Amino acid sequence: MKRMKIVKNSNHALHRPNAEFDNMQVKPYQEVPERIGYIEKVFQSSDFSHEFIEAKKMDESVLHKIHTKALIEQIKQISKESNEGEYSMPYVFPSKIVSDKQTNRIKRCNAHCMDMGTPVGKHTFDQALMSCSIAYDCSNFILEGDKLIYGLCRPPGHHAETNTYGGYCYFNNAGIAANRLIEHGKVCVLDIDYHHGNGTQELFYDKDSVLYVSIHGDPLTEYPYYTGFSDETGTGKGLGYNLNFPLPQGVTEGKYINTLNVALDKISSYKPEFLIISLGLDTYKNDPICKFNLDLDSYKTVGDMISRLNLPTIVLQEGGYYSEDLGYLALNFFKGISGCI
Ligand code: SP5
Ligand code: ZN
Repeated sequence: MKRMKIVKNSNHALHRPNAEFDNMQVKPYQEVPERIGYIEKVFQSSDFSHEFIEAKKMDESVLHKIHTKALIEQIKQISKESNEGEYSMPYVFPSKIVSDKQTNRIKRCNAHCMDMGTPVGKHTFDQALMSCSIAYDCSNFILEGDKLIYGLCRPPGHHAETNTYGGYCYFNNAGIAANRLIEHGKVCVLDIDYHHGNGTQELFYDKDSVLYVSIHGDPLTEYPYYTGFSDETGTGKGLGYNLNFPLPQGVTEGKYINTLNVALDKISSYKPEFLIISLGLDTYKNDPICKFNLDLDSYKTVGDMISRLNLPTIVLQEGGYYSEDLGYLALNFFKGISGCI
C-alpha cells in the first residue's frame, strides 16, 4: 500500500492555554500540545507505512466560506492584542453588545464564545488557521487521489459554529474539509468524538450535500449540553441529513459497536462519495474528562468497521485527553481502517 500521509503543523504548541474553568473550578487545560507529540512518536516508531507532511498555510478567505467575519475578526483581534503567554476568555456573556466604549470588551465579554474553556492568546488565531489548513490540504490530497489521510489537527474544530467558538475549538476543521469536498460530490462527516459536534452539525444543518452523523455522550449529562439529541435531524433541504446517537455514560465496546453498525448502515444508504471522520480519542476508558469505556483494541474494531464503507477518507484529529495513550489509540484505529491489522 502507498504510504499514508499524516498532515501536521509543527508550530501548534505556540497555542498553549494554561487553564480552563469547569464546574466552578479553575483546572489545568486539558487540550495540551503534548497530545500531538505522543501521536507522532507512536507512528514514527511503528511499522505502519506513513509520511509526515507539513501543512501549507491556507488563505484566510477559505475561513470566510464557513465562518462569519465577526467571529474571525474577534479571534484575530484578541490574538493581536495579547502578550506572549497571556490568554483571555470571556466571563460575561451578553446576548447583544450595544456599546463599543469598553475597549477591552472582547477579552472580558463577547457574543461569539460559548464557554469558559476556550482561551485565546497571542498565537491562537495563527495556529487555529493552521489547523484548518491541515484539513484543507487533506481535502486537496483526497481530490488528487489519496484514499486515506490523517490530519493531525490541533486545536480541534468540531465545536466551532458559523458564528461561535468553544470547547477548545476556534474554527471548524471538518467544516473546512467538507466544504471543499462538496464541490466534487456528496460528503459524510462521521463524528466519533465523545462530545457532540455542535459546530459541524450547525454548519450543515440545512444542507443535503453533507450528512452529519455523530455518536457521543448524552447531552443530558455531557458537554455541550444543548445539542446532540436524537430529534435533531436537520431542517429544510437538510431534513433527514443529521443523525445523532447519544449514548449513556459507561458504555462499553459491545453497545458502542451496535450503535456504530446502525450509523454505518445509514451512511451506506446515503451513498456519499467522500468520508470525513472527526476522530475523538476521548471515548477511551482512561480519558480524564469523559465517561465511555472503550479500550485500546476497540479502536481497531471501530476502524475496521468504518473501512467497510470503502470511501476516500479524511481522518481529522479532534479530542482525546489521556495524552500518553493517544498514539496507541490512533495507531490501532488506522490499523483497523487500513486493513493492516
Ligand atoms: C474537542 C473536545 O473534545 N472538546 C471538549 C470540550 C469539553 N469542555 C468541557 C469539559 C468539562 C469536563 N468536565 C468533566 C469533569 C470531570 N471530572
Ligand atoms: Zn471531545
